[in-house]
Amino acid sequence: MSTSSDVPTPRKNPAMETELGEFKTLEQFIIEQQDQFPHSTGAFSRLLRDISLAAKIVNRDMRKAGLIDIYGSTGETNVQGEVQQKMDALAHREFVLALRRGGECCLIGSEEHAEAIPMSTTSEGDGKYIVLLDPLDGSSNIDVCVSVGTIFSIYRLPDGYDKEEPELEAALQPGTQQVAAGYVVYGSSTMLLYTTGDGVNGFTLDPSIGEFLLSHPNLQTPERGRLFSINSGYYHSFEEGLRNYLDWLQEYDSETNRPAKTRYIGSFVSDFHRNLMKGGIYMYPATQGNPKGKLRLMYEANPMAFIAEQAGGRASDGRTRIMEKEPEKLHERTPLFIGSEEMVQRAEAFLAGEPERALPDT
Ligand code: P6P
Repeated sequence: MSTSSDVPTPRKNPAMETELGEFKTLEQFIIEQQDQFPHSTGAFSRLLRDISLAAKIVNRDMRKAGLIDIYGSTGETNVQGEVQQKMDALAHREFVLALRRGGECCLIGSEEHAEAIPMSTTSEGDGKYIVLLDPLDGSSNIDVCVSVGTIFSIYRLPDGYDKEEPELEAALQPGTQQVAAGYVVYGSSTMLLYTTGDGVNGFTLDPSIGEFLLSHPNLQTPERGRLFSINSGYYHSFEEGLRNYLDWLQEYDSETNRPAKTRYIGSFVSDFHRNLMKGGIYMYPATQGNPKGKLRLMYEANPMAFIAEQAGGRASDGRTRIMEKEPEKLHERTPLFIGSEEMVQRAEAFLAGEPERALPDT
């Protein structure tokens, strides 16, 4: 006769609806975090709520992209001179609408708009935050069902600026001044990760209840990994130190767990997220086509650098810490080396012509 110990615990049916009691919603988590700041007014919590709402709407439309007319391009080119995808325009619109309705944001800088967008709102919000945004990075992948993402960076409106008529200069702050940063990855599941400078927390969207649920508390990225992400098609335009680093990564040496593995899907948020979870480095250096790099400092490199550092990783332009770069323009680009600390440090050593530089803790 079987005893209770013999009876296997029924494996949860993965399709079974989430037992909400097991998880904390993003809203619950934000309120708990807010309670740690006695003088907080709730404005930041409402701002995050506005961002998560827009992400849910983008996710909803994304998941049926083949069925509604959002494939392909709008026929326009964005400020970067890149062909704007229909989904770029839709995502941009949803985030602007959500932030305008919420009233906590006074200025938006978006990849999809040449100028910063003042949010002079009549709503009751405090309007004391600035949001810099890549509404949909990697959107050319949507037509082929490859995952993409949204990246956001949040600053306070500095003293001395009028929230009703905030100048662009109010947004041009170094990454070290970010109040918060995060991204949404629309992948095999949809996740929102963010940091306010006290670690990184990840939330998975349960579409059956329309809630982001805390699934990855206090995320840390491995100090070293085996994955490297770079468009090797540009190899011959890379500077010598970088070519030497890539050659080193691909040598056979079991002691240092080489060769490393290349993983590059042409979607920064997706490459970054996989490397964050498994350990790895993403590199978009200066190339012949993009002599200052391709990724934008204010709404791609800085927010992801904040996340990477808070998860124990590192982010530089190959020589300078990304978050210490003084911005001059809203859409300026930067070379980017980001991910596991030891891997970025080693890339920096090769770029400095010091491949034998002793790396801390290696
Ligand atoms: P390339 C997408 O346009 C993007 O900004 C990143 O998401 C991606 O990593 C990179 O560009 C791909 O650029 O030159 O390799 O096609």
